Amino acid sequence: METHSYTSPCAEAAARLRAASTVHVIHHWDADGLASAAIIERYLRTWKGKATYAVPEIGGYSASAVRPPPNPVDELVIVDYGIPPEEIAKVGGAVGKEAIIFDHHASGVRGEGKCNPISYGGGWEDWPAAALVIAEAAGIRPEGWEELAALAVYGDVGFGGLLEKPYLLSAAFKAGLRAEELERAARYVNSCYRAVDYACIDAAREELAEGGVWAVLRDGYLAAKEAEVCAEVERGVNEALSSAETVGGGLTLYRARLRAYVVSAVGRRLSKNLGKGVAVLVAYVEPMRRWYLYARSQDRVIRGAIDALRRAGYGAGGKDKVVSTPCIEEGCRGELSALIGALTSNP
Ligand SMILES: [Mn+2]
Repeated sequence: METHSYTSPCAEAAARLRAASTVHVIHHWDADGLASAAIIERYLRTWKGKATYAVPEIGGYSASAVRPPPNPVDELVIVDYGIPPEEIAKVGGAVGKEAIIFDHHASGVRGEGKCNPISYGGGWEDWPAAALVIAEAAGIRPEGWEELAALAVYGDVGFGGLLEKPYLLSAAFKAGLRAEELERAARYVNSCYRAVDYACIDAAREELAEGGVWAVLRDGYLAAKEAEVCAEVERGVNEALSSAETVGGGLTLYRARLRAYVVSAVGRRLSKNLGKGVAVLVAYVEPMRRWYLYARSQDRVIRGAIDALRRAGYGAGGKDKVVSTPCIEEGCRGELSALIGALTSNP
């Protein structure tokens, strides 16, 4: 069995971090990515390592979304960013380094310094966050890592994931963090990427590294950012509702131009508001200059549309009652006709 063969790559990843004087960390923009980066920052400080940080272009999942570090570094680290092996190789190639990886996505990335238990057959339930991979698989456990990992798990899989990791839950409770605080902290730090605000992401990561989850909860700037994103969801829902158009087969089409990356939040609200049938949202996200297609139903399994979109050459993801994809075409024209075709021909 190779179930445990992640131990050597993970140990090597940690050893290389300890030995490095300069490190560039590229991390995912969500709560898990931020908490993971904060754990690495605390660890490097104990070893006198100096790090710079960046996130990929928000919404992008390829080597071209990643910019090389501003200065040469001893090590390049990629965290919680599940792009495939060939894309990881491209990022490393541009920097002239074999990247160290900490991840829990099914990316297929393996090898020395590539710490991802899922790539070695590990289960999702055991590795609900990249922060846990860093702490448990690589043994990187600086002071206060538990509450950061608790935030990461909460952010990726919600409170249920924490119930599977009782020692994280009790560490969080000891720090005065209940579900309510973790939920609010995850919302605050995630409002940075939703606002497509890179400076906010830097601020959130620094707060987590310096003062932990409570520093985030006390941060007025993050609270204001969250309120701003919330207001944009509200505005986006209203704009979409005023464009509602019935397209047959129980589908209702909405359009909106959004000033934040809140496509799924707006789509979820539209679906609830619609009740029966399928809410289909075509949204242009202004700060990202990208089109998105999002469909959601309360009562109908629409998973078939994911396969139909893929067969038509579009990448799509989702669940039983959710389908979403960034669009290649302006206005999501091709994507939309593939989706409507799939959902009206085969109800
Ligand atoms: Mn994650």
